Amino acid sequence: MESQITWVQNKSNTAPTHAGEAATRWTVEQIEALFKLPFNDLMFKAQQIHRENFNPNQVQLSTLLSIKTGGCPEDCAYCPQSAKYDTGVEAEKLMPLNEVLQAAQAAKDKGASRFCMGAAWRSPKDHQIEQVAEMVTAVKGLGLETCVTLGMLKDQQAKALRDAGLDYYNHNLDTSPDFYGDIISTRTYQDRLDTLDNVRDAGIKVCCGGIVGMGETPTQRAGLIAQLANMETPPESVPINNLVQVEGTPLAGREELDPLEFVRTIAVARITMPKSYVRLSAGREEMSESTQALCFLAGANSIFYGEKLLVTDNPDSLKDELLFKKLGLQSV
Ligand code: SAM
Ligand code: DTB
Ligand code: SF4
Repeated sequence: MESQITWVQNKSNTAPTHAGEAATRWTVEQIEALFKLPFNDLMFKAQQIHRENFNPNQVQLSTLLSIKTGGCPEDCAYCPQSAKYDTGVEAEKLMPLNEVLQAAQAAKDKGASRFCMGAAWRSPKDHQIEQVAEMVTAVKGLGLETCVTLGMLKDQQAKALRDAGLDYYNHNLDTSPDFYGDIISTRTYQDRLDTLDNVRDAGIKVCCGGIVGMGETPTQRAGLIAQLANMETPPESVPINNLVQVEGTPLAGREELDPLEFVRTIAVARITMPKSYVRLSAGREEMSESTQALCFLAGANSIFYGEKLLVTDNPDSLKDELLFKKLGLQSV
């Protein structure tokens, strides 16, 4: 399907970053060239940039909770929570505040520093924003950073969440503009960019990334990274998800991405967004320890931590603790 969106133009050489420094504008071709570097050269470059900007042995831990599961009216082809696909995920109501707080406290006790609450909504209604705002304030009160992902957001809604103390809003671009129409038909790429603008304008930090392994071409993978890296202010947090194939979704049975290509995607995100936290996100349950170790070497410095993502499995925390011990990684 044709996309209505054009590439971000390489209009100028510089743009302000959240650190107040100049960010490089990247063309898709330049990003493709990074992807094509010899693996060792790519890893060396990514690790060098990583070390200039972060402690290379520290990894940030975010725990996810699905506060409103299933029954979503959108048709995202990867998603087990869409009502359009028969995946066995039942639609539930919004979780009560006390249960959210219990889960947040448990996440904190296990060492998470950020708590991310996800809802299977197209866009929240104002009364739902009020309910989530209450959760944000309460979770923040436990001493955790807060993140929510609720779908499309209007500017007033973003401001209400900011006033409640929200630190991050997660809203992914998911893929490149020219592949997007193959994956989602119920909202446009521009809708997503508009929500991201509303979040940024409200002064909330942006968590924005995408999914690889959906059948996109290498150029389209580069196209996703170009969109993220060329934002006027690149996202503070960049989740790179490897598609979790769920039976019943249109993407179940797609050819899996070579793990080394996933590692390359992390490295290219690190190089093009030097100051962002790059999160090794969905897909770790199916990933070997060696691949995860390569992702950390490539500059990933955040993970989702805890037994569940939203509805699918994630490695259990004991397994992650062991991996961190083997790699000498410190969680923050
Ligand atoms: N409904 C809201 C929305 O789409 O904006 C928030 C929740 S939604 C599940 C958050 C993100 O999870 C999606 O944008 C997508 O990037 C990621 N995601 C969903 N299903 C996935 C899957 N099967 N594999 C990898 N990532 C997935
Ligand atoms: C993100 O980029 N990945 C997370 C979070 N943001 C909300 C979600 C992954 C979902 C994986 C499939 C599931 O469990 O629903
Ligand atoms: Fe709904 Fe979000 Fe899943 Fe899309 S990704 S179907 S909007 S829950």
